[in-house]
Amino acid sequence: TDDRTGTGLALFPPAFRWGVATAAYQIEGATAEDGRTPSIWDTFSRTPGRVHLGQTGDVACDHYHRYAEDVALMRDLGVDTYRFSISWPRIKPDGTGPVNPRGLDFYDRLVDTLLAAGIDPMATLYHWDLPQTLEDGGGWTVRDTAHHFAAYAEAVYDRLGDRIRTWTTLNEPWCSAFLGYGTRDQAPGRAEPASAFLAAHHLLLGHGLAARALRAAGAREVSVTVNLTPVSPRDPQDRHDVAAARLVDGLHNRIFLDPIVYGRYPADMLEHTARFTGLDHILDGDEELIGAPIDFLGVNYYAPTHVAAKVGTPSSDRFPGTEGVEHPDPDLPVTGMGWPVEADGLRRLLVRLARDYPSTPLMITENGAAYPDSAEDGRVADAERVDYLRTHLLAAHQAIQEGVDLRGYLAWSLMDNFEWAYGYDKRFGLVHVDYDTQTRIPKDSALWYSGVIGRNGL
Ligand code: PNW
Repeated sequence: TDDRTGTGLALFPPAFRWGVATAAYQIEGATAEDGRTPSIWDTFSRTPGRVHLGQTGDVACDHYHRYAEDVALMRDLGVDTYRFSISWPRIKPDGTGPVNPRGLDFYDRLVDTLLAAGIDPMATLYHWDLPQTLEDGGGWTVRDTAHHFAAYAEAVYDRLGDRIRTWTTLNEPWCSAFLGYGTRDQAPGRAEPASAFLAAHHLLLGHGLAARALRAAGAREVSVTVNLTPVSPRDPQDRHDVAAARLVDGLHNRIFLDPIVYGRYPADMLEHTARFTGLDHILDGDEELIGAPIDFLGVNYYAPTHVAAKVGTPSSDRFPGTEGVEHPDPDLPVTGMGWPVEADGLRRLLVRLARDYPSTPLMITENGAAYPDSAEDGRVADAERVDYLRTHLLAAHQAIQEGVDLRGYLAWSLMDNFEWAYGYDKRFGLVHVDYDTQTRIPKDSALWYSGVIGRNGL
């Protein structure tokens, strides 16, 4: 086929974007500098028992001070795109109200440094660091937060819109809503299923309002990133297993995808939501707002999901209302997170998205794996990560061959960083970070990935 040269290379389309991703709280540190106020992650990480060894993002990778060195690492990798996030409490210390110019100055410097290195900056406006003052007023369970988010998005655009082409409103609203408000796994650490559904709606509304505001202000590319997983029934012939898979697919994927792409919640998900919250929080016109046009959908993929029906199984906290659904061990190899590895899950997911949401171009905005790497004599031999990336890139390539409009691939992550509730224990980076010295060492996977980028294929 066209993509294969005589050398047997799986080549990607000529305009395919190659990059790496990070998030503000995971790398920046400097949590009390230049007028930044606490976010829900500062509060959460200081709450005993929430984060591994009580670790926090106070210093993290010290990227706030070392961003120039980090941009140089990216230039050496050869990436054309860098996905980073902007810290809301740096920009609006009260969550709402006046902007803090010193907070914007940091991203101004970062963006100029990226552009000078020939790297396209792609900004995510919300990667989980809600200003604590807004959480004190109810956080994402209240409607006002969506409006505050849109106002914050506009303020960032005012300052950086002349240089940032690609904007992403939210990162992974499923995690914010269900892990933040439903299970206590993430900030703000509430375990209230009803709140999780309220949060999901207000996050989506915030996305729609912000997308509309960005577009009106002149943004060239607007997107949102969701974490998706293909959900497979243990026995595709068993109608109970199939129904279980459809429910979990609804709660993980469709409850976000349908309103974003079509401006309409799936009927079964409205019914499911109503069991917890009623539907009074969904006002006339909300779904249409959520369906604001996007230029592409960001997809974060890490692992597949396998489910089966089993009478008497209690609901999992992550998917409220899934009594009778079990999550059998899929018997696959796992990463350092314990997450199953199945590259074909990525192909299946992309093909399904192209089938069910055909007019929406896709970009993989995160994919990667944590393994317990260590540096020896200036080298990090991370063969497992290379294998993970290689098999997933081949799966993405296969999906393109099957007709999927996939625009790019961004590896998670540029460097080891604060892995949320796991602290610094889990290493997802292409670049190793020594947290005592802040020394960065590109791992074998970084060298391998830069070869892939250079050849536009593997
Ligand atoms: C994503 N889950 O988080 C985030 O966008 C990143 O900030 C994070 O570092 C990366 O993936 C690796 O974890 C997720 O439990 C966290 O299903 C948890 C889940 C999914 C994604």
